[in-house]
Amino acid sequence: MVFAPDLMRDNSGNIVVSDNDMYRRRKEILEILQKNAYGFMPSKVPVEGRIISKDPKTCSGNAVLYNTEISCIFNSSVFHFPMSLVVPNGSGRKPLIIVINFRPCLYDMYIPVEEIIDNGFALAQIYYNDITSDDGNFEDRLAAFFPRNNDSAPGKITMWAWGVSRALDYLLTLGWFKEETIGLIGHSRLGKTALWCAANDQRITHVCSNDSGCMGAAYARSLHDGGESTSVIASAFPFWFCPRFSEICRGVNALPFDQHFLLAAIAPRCVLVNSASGDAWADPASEQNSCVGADPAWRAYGVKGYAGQLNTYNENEGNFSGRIGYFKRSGIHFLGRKDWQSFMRFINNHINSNDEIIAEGE
Ligand code: GTR
Repeated sequence: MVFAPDLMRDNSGNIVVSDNDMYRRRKEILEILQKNAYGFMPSKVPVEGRIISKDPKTCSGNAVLYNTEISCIFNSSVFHFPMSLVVPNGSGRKPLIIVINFRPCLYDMYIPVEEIIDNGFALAQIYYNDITSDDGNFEDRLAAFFPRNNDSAPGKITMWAWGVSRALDYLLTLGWFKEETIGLIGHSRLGKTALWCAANDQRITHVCSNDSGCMGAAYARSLHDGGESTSVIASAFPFWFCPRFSEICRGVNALPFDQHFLLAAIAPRCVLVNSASGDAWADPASEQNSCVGADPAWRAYGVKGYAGQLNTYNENEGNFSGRIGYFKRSGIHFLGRKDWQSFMRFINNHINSNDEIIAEGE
């Protein structure tokens, strides 16, 4: 299949061949996506964090739960949001997974906390509404600091992603985590958010989008029957995106990007795309297509990108060997245990094969 527009041709028409070319191309890609889809990523501000309370009897007594508060210090005032942090017992730095979720409670149907801890990971949980509401209210919480006053002003996905990066600012000050294993996972609209956050923030070494679909991992130009289109998503959820996206979303073939651009901005770090066989709305085959379309970005860096098949996988199969992984779970739109197991397996695969991921600054 043809992946258009051409990821590997830069804005001046030159073909991207080397790691240096791709390093520069990533900046162009981010600008294209910021300008036309998600809105510009606001600059960082100073961050402080504090532990409000602590429970050492978490996960059968094998971990400590810290209830924390993150403070983002703007010139005009300070914006606070909570974050739960669970750290397994034992000495040494831990691999970390951040989850941005739909509900405030850590013990949620989408988060098998004890299983994650038993696998040796620390877990940070952020509730997306604590950053800003999932609606067109641009006065709510963080949104009040980022006025929607131009065509490429940040949408809500950008704001949730920005919040995750500020939480990471604080997490890295603790010195408790392995900086070569900083994971991020989100489901559905928060899978889109996780990809966008990792595309912008190079400190995230492993990201997993779960059932992220349209404007997440799914390649829009190959939309299958029953899948969500760019025009449908923009009319139902215009506030997730910048205002300009609503103007240009209808002619999908005229969009100056497709979703392999989003994955490619994560290169050469690791991205896992999880799909579910019963989730036609998120279009699993198109989610897989983006993995194939983004692969040349990793090759330019001289590392293995997508090592999987082109055809759709059977249920509960995938490929975890390259830096782009793909997994298709049986069942419906959900963030379940198998999805988490797939992400932890993907991360462990890189650790065990000494495929060292170099985290860079933002
Ligand atoms: C749907 C939306 C999808 C997906 C999903 C979700 O209504 O159309 O793009 O993000 O919500 O977040 O659960």
